[in-house]
Amino acid sequence: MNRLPPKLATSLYPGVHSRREDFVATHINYTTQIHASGIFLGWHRHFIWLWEQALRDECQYSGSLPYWNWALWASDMTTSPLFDGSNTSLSGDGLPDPTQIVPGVAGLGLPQGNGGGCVHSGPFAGLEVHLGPFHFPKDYQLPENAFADNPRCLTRNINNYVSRLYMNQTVVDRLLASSDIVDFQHTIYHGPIENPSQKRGPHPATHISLGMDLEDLFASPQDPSFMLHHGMVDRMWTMWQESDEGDRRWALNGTDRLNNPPTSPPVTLDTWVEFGALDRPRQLRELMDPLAASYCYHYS
Ligand SMILES: [Cu+2]
Repeated sequence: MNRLPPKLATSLYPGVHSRREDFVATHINYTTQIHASGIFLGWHRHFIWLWEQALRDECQYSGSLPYWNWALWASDMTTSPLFDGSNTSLSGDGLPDPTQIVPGVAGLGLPQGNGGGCVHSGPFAGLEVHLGPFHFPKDYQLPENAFADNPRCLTRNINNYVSRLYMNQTVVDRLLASSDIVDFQHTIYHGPIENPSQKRGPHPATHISLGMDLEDLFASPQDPSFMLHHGMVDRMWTMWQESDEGDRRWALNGTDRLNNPPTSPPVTLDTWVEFGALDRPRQLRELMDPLAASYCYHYS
């Protein structure tokens, strides 16, 4: 996907240099709708499915899209086969650079990790990223020049303090025990409602556990681990849905705007969501069941 040319026009999207970056730019374009909203789960399910289709159809990939099982290596992410820096990993930590602070980690009062600089091991050593960085906008609007070309290295700062607190099996079990879709959405974003001091759920926590580029609300798909992280988000939603077909399969809550402002109407199964150049618009009802509509997959 890095070597294939983009389908987006580089005159309009100067920071898009590859087919892979078509996906990054699409995520940027819809960021203010698809996060902390009623379309978060469905949009990201379809986004990683489109990525898997592209791997198969355009790159002759014959496997499945793997998921990052957060809890398996929460005690030490650097020992995970995903991030140990080996040739079959998704590359390891960034080079030590204490000047590079991960804001989401600092905001939790936790120590920074040992990285911060350029990813230097494994298959993505030397990977160039071009979009962003975006700083969380107070007004939640898409910034100007959102698709400008800004070449630099992929950076990481692996943080085991974050993974131990927010990505462990207890967190996963509590998420799967969510009583309804409101509880599920709250727990995956903000942690259990009965434990407000937890502050972060496993979805944002995992983004900051790798620091820097994966933390970027807009451009996070620039880190290839994004697709596997959202594989786990989708696995959690799928397992939770399967555990009560009657009440959970079609459950929706929220609007199609970030943080569900009161001016935006609640989504329904008829609500359309968009994927730009990646796919035709879809109705939410198409995105609710991994064994229906265009899909045919399950999780082990
Ligand atoms: Cu996203």
